[in-house]
Amino acid sequence: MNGKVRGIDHIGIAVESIEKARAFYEKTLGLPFGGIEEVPDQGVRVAFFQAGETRIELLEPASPESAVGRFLQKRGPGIHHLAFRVDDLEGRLASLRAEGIRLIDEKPRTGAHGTRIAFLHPKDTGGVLAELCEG
Ligand code: CMX
Repeated sequence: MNGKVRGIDHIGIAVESIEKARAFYEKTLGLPFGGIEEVPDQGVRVAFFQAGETRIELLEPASPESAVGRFLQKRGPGIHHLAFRVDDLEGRLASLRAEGIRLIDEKPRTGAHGTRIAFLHPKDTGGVLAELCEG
């Protein structure tokens, strides 16, 4: 395998509204706010909160047809994906492809904060949407 998984980079949580959801993370839990970013090609607006070495990523859909919009309609708010930090993302994707794991992103693409990311299909990961991010 191409290097170790270095940790959980972030946990993505689908919310109807960042403005309504943020108080729990920011005020109740006291997590430092890391800013809000639009990710237009994913149809989401994201807000980050630092939780030790991991971040919480709130995902608000830009439209009901986006991936997060569909998730909310089907399942309601809650944990949407887990993002693992890895080295050599391209090599890791090649190994996963060889093992028959369905890649949603065949090649790394740019996610929030300009990081290189790729998603794996939840049907091949035991029901969890997994994201790999490099760095
Ligand atoms: N976690 C676990 N399972 C999920 C899921 C999730 N987040 N989203 C969908 N599924 C399941 C569905 O429940 C469904 O299962 P069943 O067939 O048993 O009902 C199956 O996957 C297919 O779901 P769907 O709603 O029919 O299909 P979608 O068209 O919504 O596609 C997915 C699902 C995962 C392929 C799509 O959401 C995707 O490509 N996601 C990756 C990109 C993404 O999520 N971007 C948003 C975040 C961006 C960011 O963090 O920057």
